[in-house]
Amino acid sequence: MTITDDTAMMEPRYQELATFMRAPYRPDLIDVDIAMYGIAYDGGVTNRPGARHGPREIRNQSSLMRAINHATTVNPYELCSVADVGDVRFERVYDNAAVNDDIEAFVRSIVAAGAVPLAAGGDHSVTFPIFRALATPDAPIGMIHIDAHTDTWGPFKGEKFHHGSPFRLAVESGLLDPHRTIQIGIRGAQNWADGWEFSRDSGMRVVFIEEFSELGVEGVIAEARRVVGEGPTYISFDVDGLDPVYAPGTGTPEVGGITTREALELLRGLRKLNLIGGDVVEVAPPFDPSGNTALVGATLMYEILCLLAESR
Ligand SMILES: [Mn+2]
Repeated sequence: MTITDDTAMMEPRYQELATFMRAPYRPDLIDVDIAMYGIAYDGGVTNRPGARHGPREIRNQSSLMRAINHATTVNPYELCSVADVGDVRFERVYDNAAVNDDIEAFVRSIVAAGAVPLAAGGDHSVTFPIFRALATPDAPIGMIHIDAHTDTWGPFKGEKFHHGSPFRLAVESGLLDPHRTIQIGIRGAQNWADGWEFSRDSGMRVVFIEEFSELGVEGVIAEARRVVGEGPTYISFDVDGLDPVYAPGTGTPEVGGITTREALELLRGLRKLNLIGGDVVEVAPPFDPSGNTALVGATLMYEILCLLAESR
């Protein structure tokens, strides 16, 4: 896409329809290299809801994003055709399993069109059905996962599809290679240890926040690159990996987290990996009166967009 004076991106930022990054709206998926899409679903939360409103508010705040990354000089719009392809449509919005099927089918349509998917959640349960569309047991993927929680817990109150379980389900289904998975920023007390234990025992590299401080951002970048190597890799960024000072608008905040500056440095250290998709999840606008968490989410999404554009 060439940015010309008459594209929406060049209009005053409070004008025009609020697509992601003010990119063109292309639900037909024609000639799209990177497909940004929303998953407005929070039926998998274990605490306060609200992430279903994430995509719309991230679209709004993403109007503040511009084209050229000041740190890397990457302009994703020069490298790729980037579009907002809309939101996943749900057949049965109160049925977690049916929602998962709809998400999987939507992402399959993106992949079938030859595009790379970049999602705005939604709660973190949405990443498991994304993986069902991107991976098979014969070709599992790796992951760089930033989060306060490992999201490798078992069923909660009889439900296996919830926002604390996507990566356990993904490993058990053979879609996610735990030996090519790194979880960064983990912290906060739990009532059971089985999530931490599942991550460790399955072979994931878990960087608790204390180790993050010891290694520093450069050390974490080196470790992430070592773990995922050259194989296909997905980036999943749960905004609660950040300290709630920076991202209060989320369902399960944990104090003592990563700063926004560290997060941007971390992402910029992941250039030219074999990246096949990404998401930013758990932005919950009802707990975000200033809009800052959605702005943070939009900025993280822009940084991941730059990475995907360079990887493609
Ligand atoms: Mn999470």
